[in-house]
Amino acid sequence: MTEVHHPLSDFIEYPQDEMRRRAEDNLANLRRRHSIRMFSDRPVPQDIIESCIMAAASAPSGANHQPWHFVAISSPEVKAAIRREAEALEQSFYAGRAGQEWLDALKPLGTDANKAYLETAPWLIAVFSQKRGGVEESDNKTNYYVHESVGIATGFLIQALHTAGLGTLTHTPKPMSFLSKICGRDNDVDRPYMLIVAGYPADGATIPDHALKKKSLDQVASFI
Ligand code: IYR
Repeated sequence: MTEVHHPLSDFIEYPQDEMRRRAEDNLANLRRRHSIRMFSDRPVPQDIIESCIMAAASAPSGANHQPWHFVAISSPEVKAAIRREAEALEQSFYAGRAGQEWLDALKPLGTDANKAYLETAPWLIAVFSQKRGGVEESDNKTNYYVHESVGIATGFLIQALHTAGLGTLTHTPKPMSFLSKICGRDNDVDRPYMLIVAGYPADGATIPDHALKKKSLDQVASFI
């Protein structure tokens, strides 16, 4: 089959001053994104989560194989099971498995093994990467740049949830294999990549000062 191409009909060109304003607006929007660890139990409708997952799934990927799967969890029983397993792992992590350097790095965040938000927040989204697949549902081809692709999709997901007006947290208990079993994806293809917690912030939620220290343009970029 020869490749089929389509005109780029949905690209929008903006006048430069509008482009500048849009870039600045986007920056201001993303600067208001914070990882939160104090969630309200206020429900969030599933269709909003669905839109955010579809935004994530629009991400670029190696050979467009879209090597990801999202398990959106609102079931109190499943959230409780995830909390139980994650806290057991975090307890050994904070008790020494992490090593002193890592524990020191986490001190200014004030995190500990208590992960109440895994039950309180209305939604947990388990992101899985897939080492095999393809653009067709029935494909079983090698996937490429899986980590890069799923990383971009997860970034899109966080951005989409934030822009919709939800608080988020990236959570990566280690190892995450328990998520495969709980989510029914214990197979040769799927691998747990990250857990995204989403919901309204709790009343009076705070964020650590450490998390507000963002590097300057000079520190993060060079123009040559
Ligand atoms: N997964 C642990 C530890 C942790 C690790 C990093 I790196 C962080 O930026 C934050 C926490 C936890 O969730 O507590």
